[in-house]
Amino acid sequence: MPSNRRSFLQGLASLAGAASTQAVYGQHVHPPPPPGTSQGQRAATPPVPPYALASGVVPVVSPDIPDMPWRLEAGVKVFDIRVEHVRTELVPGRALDGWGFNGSIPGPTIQVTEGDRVRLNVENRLPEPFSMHWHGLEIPVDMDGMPGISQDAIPPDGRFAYEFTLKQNGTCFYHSHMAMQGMMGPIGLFIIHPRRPHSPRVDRDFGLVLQEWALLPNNTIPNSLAMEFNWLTLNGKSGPATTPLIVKIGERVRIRMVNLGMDHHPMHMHGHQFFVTGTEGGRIRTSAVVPENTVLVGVGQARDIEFVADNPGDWHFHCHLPHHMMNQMVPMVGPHLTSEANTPRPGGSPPNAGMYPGFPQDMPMLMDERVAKPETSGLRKGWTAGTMGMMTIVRVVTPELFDRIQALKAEQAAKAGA
Ligand SMILES: [Cu+2]
Repeated sequence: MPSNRRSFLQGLASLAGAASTQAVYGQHVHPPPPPGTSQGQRAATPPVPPYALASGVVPVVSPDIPDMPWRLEAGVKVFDIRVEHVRTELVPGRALDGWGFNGSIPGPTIQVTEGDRVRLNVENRLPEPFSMHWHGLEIPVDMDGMPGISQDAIPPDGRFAYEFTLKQNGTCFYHSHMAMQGMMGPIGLFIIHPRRPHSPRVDRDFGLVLQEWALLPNNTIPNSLAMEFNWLTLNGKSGPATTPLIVKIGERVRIRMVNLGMDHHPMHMHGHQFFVTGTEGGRIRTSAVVPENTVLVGVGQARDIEFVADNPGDWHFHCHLPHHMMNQMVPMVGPHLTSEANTPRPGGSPPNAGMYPGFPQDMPMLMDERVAKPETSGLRKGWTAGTMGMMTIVRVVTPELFDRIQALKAEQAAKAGA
C-alpha cells in the first residue's frame, strides 16, 4: 500500500479513536513534534520503515539523560553499550561515583519501534562479571541475560551481543541482572514505540527513571548494602537540579516512569488529574483507566500516565514519601545533628529549655542561580527552597514562554558547540 494512503488511513483510524475516547481524556491539540528531539539527532542515518517513528508518534524526551545512538547494519538497528564507572553530580556540589552506561547514570534512553530487529553489543568495563537483562521484553531465553541460567556472565573486559526482534510496544528498561549491582545505578529506559500511535495521541512524551542512593557523609560511593536512603533522584538528579518538564497550555502529555530501587514511590501530580495508560506490561485498555493524581510506581514496575495540561502554572510532580521529598535525609547526617538549635544551652533548666519541640525539621537548599538553565527561566524567585529529593516541576506555560525557553536552549546549544 502506498505510504501516503497508509498514513491517511492511519489518520482516520486515530481520529475515530480520539472521538470515542474524548469523554475520558478531554480535549486534544496536535502541534508538530518539539525541536531538538531524538528524531532530529537521527538525521545522520536515513530511517527505513519500520525503523522510523510512525507518523503521529512523538519521541520520548528524558530530561538530563541523552538518547542512545544507533546505526543501521544490514537491516539491524545496532547499539554499542558500555557498563562502567560513572562520576555524576546529584545536585551542584554533591558527587556520586556509581555504575552506569556510556558515561551516564541512568544509561542513555534506547528508543526503538515495534518490529525492529536490534543488536545490543554490551561491553563490560566493570571489575567484576556482569549480565544485562531486558526488563519486560518477550525475547528468546538465551537473550534474557540471566547469569548462569541463560548465559555465562560477561567477564571484566568481555563482550556479549544480544540480538532479537521486538514484537511488543511499551515502557521497558534495561539493567544489570547481578542483584547487588542494582544499587550502584546501572539501569536505563528501553522505549518501544508502537507501529501506530496510541489514541488519543500525545503532544509530549517524557521518560523518568526513579532511583535512590545511600551516600554517607564525605563519601561519593553509594553503600549498596544500606537499607536507608538519603538521596532520591529522577534521571540521576535530585531536586532542584532536576530539569523541569516544559509543556504548552492545552497539550496532551505522557510521562513514563520506571523504578529499580529498594522502595516504591507514590508519584503525585499537582493541579491536574491523570490517567494511568500503561504498565510495564503494555498499554491499558481505555475502558479500564481511572482518574488519579498519585500513582504508586513499585520496584520493577513501569507506569505511563497521561493528562491534558489545561491548568497553567508551575506544578510539582514528586514522590510523596516525606523522606523522599528532601535531600540528605538520614539520621546520621540529618538536621537534628547538624543544627545548633538542638544542642543543650548553658544555664537552661532543663537542658534545651526554650527549644521548640521537634525543631528543626526542614532543610531548604536555596540555589536558584546554581541550577539555572533555560527550563527554569521565569520560575518564581526562591523556587529551589521547596524542590528537593525525588521532585521535578511540570511547567504548563504559554506559547510565548515555551518559545522563549526553546530559543534559550538553542542559544545554549550553539554556545556549547562553538
Ligand atoms: Cu519515593
